[in-house]
Amino acid sequence: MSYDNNNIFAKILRNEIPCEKIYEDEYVLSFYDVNPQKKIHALVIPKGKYVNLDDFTSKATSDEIVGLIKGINIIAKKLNISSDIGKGYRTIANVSEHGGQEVPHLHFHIFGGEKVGKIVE
Ligand code: DGP
Repeated sequence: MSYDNNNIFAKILRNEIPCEKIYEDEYVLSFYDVNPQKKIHALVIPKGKYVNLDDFTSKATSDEIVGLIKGINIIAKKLNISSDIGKGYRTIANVSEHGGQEVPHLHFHIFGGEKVGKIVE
């Protein structure tokens, strides 16, 4: 699985394109989706070059995997939608063609701030 260094999220990671940043650490960057589908629509991406969840799962280090999963929780807390301080959220990762993935850098969507609705159309 080859990684396209010119995908839009790679450019955001290199600061070549701006984003509305929510959180950043050693493992993840999180920013608001440019085309929000819910009141809150954030994206969380690993800093490493991974095309999708399968690529990540097979190649990422344990620290990167833990960093990404923990990152989702940190960001949900920051947005006040985690289940301990808020009303919850949905996180999804679209994978490749049938999953409807448009940007070929692994990303989790975080939807919240209102009832998210049915899981699939
Ligand atoms: P997906 O279909 O899962 O690959 O979702 C890609 C998402 O990325 C989509 O909801 C729109 C968002 N997106 C695309 N380009 C940009 C961008 O330049 N900036 C931001 N913030 N989001 C983007």
